[in-house]
Amino acid sequence: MIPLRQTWPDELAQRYRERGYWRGETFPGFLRERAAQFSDRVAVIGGDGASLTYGELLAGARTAAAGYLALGLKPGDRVVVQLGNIIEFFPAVFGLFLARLVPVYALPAHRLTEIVHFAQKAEASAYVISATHDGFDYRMLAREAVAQVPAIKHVVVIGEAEEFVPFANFKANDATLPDDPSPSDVAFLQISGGSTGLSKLIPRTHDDYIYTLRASAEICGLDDDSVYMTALPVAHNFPMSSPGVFGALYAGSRIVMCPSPSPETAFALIEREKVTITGLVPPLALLWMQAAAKTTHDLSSLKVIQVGGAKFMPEAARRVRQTIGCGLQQVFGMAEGLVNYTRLDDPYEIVVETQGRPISPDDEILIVDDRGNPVPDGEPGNLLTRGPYTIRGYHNDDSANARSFTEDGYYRTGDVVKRTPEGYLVVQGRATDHINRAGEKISAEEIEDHLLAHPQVFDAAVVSLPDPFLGEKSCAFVIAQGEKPKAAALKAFMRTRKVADFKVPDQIVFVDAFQTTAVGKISRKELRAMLREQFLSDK
Ligand code: J2J
Repeated sequence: MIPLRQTWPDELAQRYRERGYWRGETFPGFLRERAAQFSDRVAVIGGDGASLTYGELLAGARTAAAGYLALGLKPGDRVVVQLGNIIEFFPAVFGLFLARLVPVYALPAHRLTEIVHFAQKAEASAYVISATHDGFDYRMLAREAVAQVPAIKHVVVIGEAEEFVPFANFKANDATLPDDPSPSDVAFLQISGGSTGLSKLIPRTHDDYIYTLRASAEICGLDDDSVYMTALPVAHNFPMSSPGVFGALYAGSRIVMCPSPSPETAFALIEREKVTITGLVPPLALLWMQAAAKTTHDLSSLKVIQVGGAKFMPEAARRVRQTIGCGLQQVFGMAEGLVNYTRLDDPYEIVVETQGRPISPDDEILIVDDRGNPVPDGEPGNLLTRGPYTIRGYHNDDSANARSFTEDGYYRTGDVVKRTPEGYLVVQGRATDHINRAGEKISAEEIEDHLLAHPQVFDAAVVSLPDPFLGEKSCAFVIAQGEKPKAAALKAFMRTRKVADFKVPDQIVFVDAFQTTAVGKISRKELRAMLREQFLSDK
């Protein structure tokens, strides 16, 4: 197996420890501490009202850990986890941590193509799923995944397991659990937004991630009276860590697992559980603001709504206070590390106009032109960053590492930003060709590749188009080969490719040819930009 590692240069690692960012904490360690402090307090409650106290969560995680090890899994093995917003997420994942197994977080929307990719890249030997979620049967997906990746030896199912291993049957036993990991060990693999090709795997260490949890919880004002609700899929880095469910656990808060982000479901839970903080992507924030005007639910417990994952337009940001009646916090983060927040006591103009400033005084921010030279403050440029919780490399992906990191260890975010005199970042756009569809990142390349597999497609270029609700939608420009296929048929074809549904192009436009320059050849990037401009100016 390719070893998991994430390392920073020695002198920086030393500095991060000296400054108290890395405190030698680990996931098993902090869970045990909270369970000792808050044993009988509710840690997490589900949409159906089922709950776990901190003590029960630790006990459940120990049972799960014993169960995983009894299957024959060995410390260091990787396990793809694909669960919805259910309370079992916590014993299932903390069980992995206690057994020193390494979760790989997939999202509920992922389908065979993505799961096979994660399992192969991570060399996973197990897969943890819910039996069904949101009308989809994950056991069917598991059957196909195991057929393609026989290295997946165990499928553990929360709910009716059929031929697989029922999570509920795990028994506590006397087997001793392994020693705690080292804080510099990789705790899990998070997945990237996938700006080129399929998502990459992001190894995060206990020390670096727990620093973001602790700092985020403080910045977001979480304490043991807070109630944090996740309406976004819990495995996404934003609701996981900014401050997310893990930041909430770190702070001893209560977590509410909202099974759907629809205003009807979410508002009822906010009222029932007296939720104080939650995080949304911009299109959901728009939906909630609209629904709040008509709701009979009491939302007065909400102190702050965080919005991030994609650009929240200032005009929309200005409406949060009068519609929902709570504060706003903008969050601009990435699973690779860097997270920026507007602060709760920031002047209103900063909160609505900017995407915040970094968590750490040691987050290094460079804003550079295309040749790598710093631009003057206030000018837009490419954002590069390194710091105490930004990775230095992806797992098992040399070519992505060569592309995505500078020689001196800066991560090329692909985002174009400018910095205000106060040090806040304003996202202007991005340099890479992915589509940010309501916070879901879609790689143009990946979709083009699927479309090219269709016999009636000669060539395809996928671009983002502005959309008033989603922010961006995907549009595929297609040159047909022989008889022109129907747009609906191409969309149906994309679904047969077994990819997450959000990757199916929203719009398909047939063109006779792609323009080429005098030299006869242009880059895909230029081609996409030209098609997009042409299309928008023709409208
Ligand atoms: C504009 N673009 C944004 C914002 C992310 C917290 C919050 C979000 C993520 C996330 C995260 C944006 N305005 N407010 O991991 O911990 C775009 C940028 C960025 C990319 C990262 C977190 N917030 N983005 O969205 O890894 O393009 O993480 O580089 O999914 O989302 O995507 P992802």
